Amino acid sequence: MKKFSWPKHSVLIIAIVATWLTTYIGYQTSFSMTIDNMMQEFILLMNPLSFLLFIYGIALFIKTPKRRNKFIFSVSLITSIIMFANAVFYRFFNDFITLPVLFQTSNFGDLSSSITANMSLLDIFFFTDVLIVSLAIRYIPQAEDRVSGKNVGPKLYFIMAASLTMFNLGLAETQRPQLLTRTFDRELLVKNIGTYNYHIYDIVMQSKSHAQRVLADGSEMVEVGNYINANYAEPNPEMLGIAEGRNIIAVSLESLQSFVINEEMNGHVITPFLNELTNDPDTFYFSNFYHQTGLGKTSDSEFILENSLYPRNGAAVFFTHSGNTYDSLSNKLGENGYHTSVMHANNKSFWNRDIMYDALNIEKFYDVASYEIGEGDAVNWGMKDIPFVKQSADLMLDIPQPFYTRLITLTNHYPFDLDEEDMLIPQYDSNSRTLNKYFQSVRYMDEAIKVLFEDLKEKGLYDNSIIVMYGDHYGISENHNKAMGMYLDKEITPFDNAKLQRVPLFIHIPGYGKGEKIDTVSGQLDIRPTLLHLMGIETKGDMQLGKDIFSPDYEPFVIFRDGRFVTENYIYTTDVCYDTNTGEPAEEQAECDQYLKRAMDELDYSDMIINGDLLRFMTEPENLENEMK
Ligand code: GP9
Ligand code: MN
Repeated sequence: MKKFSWPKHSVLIIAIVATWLTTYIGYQTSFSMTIDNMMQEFILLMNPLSFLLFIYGIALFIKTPKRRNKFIFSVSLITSIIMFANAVFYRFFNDFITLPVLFQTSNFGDLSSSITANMSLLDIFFFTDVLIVSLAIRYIPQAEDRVSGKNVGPKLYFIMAASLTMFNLGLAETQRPQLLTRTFDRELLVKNIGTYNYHIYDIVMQSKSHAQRVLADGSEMVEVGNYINANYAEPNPEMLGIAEGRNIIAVSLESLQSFVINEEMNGHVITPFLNELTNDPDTFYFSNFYHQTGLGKTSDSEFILENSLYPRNGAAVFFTHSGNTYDSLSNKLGENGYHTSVMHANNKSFWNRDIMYDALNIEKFYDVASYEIGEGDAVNWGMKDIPFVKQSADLMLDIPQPFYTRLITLTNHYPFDLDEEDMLIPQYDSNSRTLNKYFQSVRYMDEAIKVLFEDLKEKGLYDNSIIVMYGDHYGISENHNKAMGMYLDKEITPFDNAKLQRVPLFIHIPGYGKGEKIDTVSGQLDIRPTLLHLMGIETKGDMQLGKDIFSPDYEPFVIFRDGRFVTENYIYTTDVCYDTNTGEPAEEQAECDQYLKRAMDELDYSDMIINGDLLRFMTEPENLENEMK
């Protein structure tokens, strides 16, 4: 009987197939990617292969079998780690890892509870290929080596790998034209070119944006400046300066979405205090207001509020561009005689705040060191909101007036854990523990806001202040669509998911008396100009992309960081133009086209400003106007 002998490159072939399949099964089990047709499914199946052929193929040039096997083993291990890390990250952020996030090591300590909460024993699966490769190396006899550079085998092999890559890109182009040039969505990238190629793409893009700063010059600023000038919205004379001279107390409401406002959960009111404010004569409540954050979450919302620019795509701008020059809200208010500060009971380096706040010209950061966290004062991510707002009000007493201070709440943060005594309503009863706890934790935050108002009154800070409160970003991701569908009693579509990005905005002006509920479509970028005009400060010539919501020129058009957008009549998401009123795809899909182009342009302009660090060319606002003459 002929003895079985393993073909020469058995280990290599086994490794490629094992990693390929592990990756593909990983895609199916750990990421919720929407696949619309067979072609997309086919692309998903094929896309890991081209990269794997290339990277494993390097083994063909390694002469000693031992070293070759070592190399093959390392590749299988590294690819597994990449997939595993992405899976854990995805559960938390509903997104894929991008390069700058990897350098956010200072966050890792604080994130660790979320990371461990997002790891699962089943993740061992991602290392199946490593196991298979180890077994193959151990049990398949090493072929004596005859591989040499002159061999045509490797050449043919790489021609095949290259053809496959071209084929993959070609197919992807038919599914999604301009994928590599204009995409805003990492899911589309991963779906079409695969995780590994995506990471290479990401590295190239990040280095490109680095190069952009080096290459940028003042002429780009003129182009952007023209766009901004053409879109400038005049202040409404009736609103200009109505809060002039008051202190500004801004409150970032952690993970608060609008779907809980004025609603009940199993008969329990979720936000009694905020509900009252929605009908309060001293309050403007914006019910159709959207967050515009990306991966940088809270820090992105801060960035937007301060600069009225879009955060970066696929990275926390607080990390990537903390060296830029900005004309922030704080900077502007500082120039107008305000003391500026942020109050947040967390490490100062979280989200790189300590560095970024300097760039934003924020005078003082009251970080965790400014607070006394007694027994029972901490839960979940840190200091509880109620003691936090109380101590913050105390701190305000010592700040010279007028001041602008921004409080960042924390308790209503994933995983929404509370102490027994802070559970003011029961949990919800869906299949999502996250959503179940969310209502309860929102209820606690509502209580904290009530306490803040009481304390401000008690300390005599209330009457002479304006209180601006906004939800920073979503708290319940699309991973919980099923539970959300149960709560809202409907099946959640991409249209609903876009609408769920609404977060509340309150502008409370004690004694004003003419407040109202405003249902204009608006977004976080609009806060800076709206607020500055209320304070009687002009914004003409400022490098900002938001508009004063009270302006007669205001156009309801909100662009999300990922390229989705909302207008009065349409919501554009997942490549479909929906009719806002019916929630069904619009009859005329082309209706969205003009907005789509503008959305892309506006995001591009914002990126140009940030990546090119264009504000460094503008020492004085007048310069912009002069340059444009
Ligand atoms: C951390 C807090 C939460 O300091 O702002 O950040 P998030 O995870 O919501 O971005
Ligand atoms: Mn947040």
